[in-house]
Amino acid sequence: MTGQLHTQRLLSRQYRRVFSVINSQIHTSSGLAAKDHYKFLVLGGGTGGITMAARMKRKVGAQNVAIVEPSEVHYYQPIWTLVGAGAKSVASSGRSTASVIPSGVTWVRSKVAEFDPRNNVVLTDSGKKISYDYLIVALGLELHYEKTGKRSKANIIYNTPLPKLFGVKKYADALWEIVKKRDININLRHNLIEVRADKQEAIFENLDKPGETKVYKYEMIHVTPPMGPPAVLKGSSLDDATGWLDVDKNTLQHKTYANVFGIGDCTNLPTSKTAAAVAAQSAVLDRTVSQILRKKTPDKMYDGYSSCPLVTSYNTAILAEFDYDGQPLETFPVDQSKESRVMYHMKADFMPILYWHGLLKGFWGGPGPLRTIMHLGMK
Ligand code: UQ1
Repeated sequence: MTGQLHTQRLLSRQYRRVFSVINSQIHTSSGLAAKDHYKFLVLGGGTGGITMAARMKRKVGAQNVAIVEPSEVHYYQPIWTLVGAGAKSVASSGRSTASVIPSGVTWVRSKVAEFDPRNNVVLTDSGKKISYDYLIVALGLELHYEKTGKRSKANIIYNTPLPKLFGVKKYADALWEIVKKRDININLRHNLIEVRADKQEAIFENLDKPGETKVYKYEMIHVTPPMGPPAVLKGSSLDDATGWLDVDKNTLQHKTYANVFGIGDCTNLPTSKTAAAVAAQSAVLDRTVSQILRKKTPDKMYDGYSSCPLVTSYNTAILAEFDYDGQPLETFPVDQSKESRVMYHMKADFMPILYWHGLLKGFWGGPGPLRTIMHLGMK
């Protein structure tokens, strides 16, 4: 159940934007010309609300039915158990609300603010009064994570084989402050070697004392698996001794084959592998390839730029940006190691747009030029 609720929260945040785009493309204008009185007023566009609106439409005609629902997305929640298990995609669980509102039924895109049943009126948060002959309340339920009193009893443990909480000291220091405040237990140099799922036990080896193991009982465990190069690269004529594509760390040209280039996770570029790193690499590689085509020497150098928005709550994030030397390389003229709401929105709302419409279209080559402007040419 908890996993399901958690998924719900993630989904509604993550997919609201995508579906609102779909929605704006297909929604008819029925909601725009909303009257003030309906024979049937349905509150809520979830399963109950939509179902009843469809039935009432059959009874009294679509023009006599309205649904009050603020959400742009309607989720088929029963599938979320499978989404959580990885058997279904999250996208498959949502449809735009517009597409599930029975055709001709008015969609009032607002939240219910107040009931006035004596006068047969409902008030919306936009200040609209809607009167009715019959009211069908199908408002669902709310999730109250903050009321359960469970957090103080939960022991949250973060075990990592790394010797640090984060590779770049500036951001590691900021994260240490946060984990102290949140009462999260960190164990460095702890390497997961076994999970006994039947007993809900995870076995970690202390990397500073090889052979010494400790059993951690868990109720929920999240495991990040080890990662490696694609099998096709490993042992091929293009890899290095560790199996990754062997490229020059500045020009991204293959070290042996001058007509081979690399970008992204498969390379042996010694930086953190992120989409932001790919963005910066793409601009460099673009230039490298142009130079090679002109029979010139590559002249644009990749500095190892990578970036990692560290989400610290549902409305804050720390935007870590750094280079090959682990030195902060921040785009904005503020201290990015501070938790920030703006950075959260950048991660949650702006980055997907930049990704789909900028990076994937070949227009976004990382924030280098923006950084220069922001720092008045000083960085
Ligand atoms: C970025 O360029 C990028 O790729 C599009 C990301 O991945 C989705 C990021 O998370 C970040 C932070 C960047 C860097 C962009 C700016 C504006 C700092």
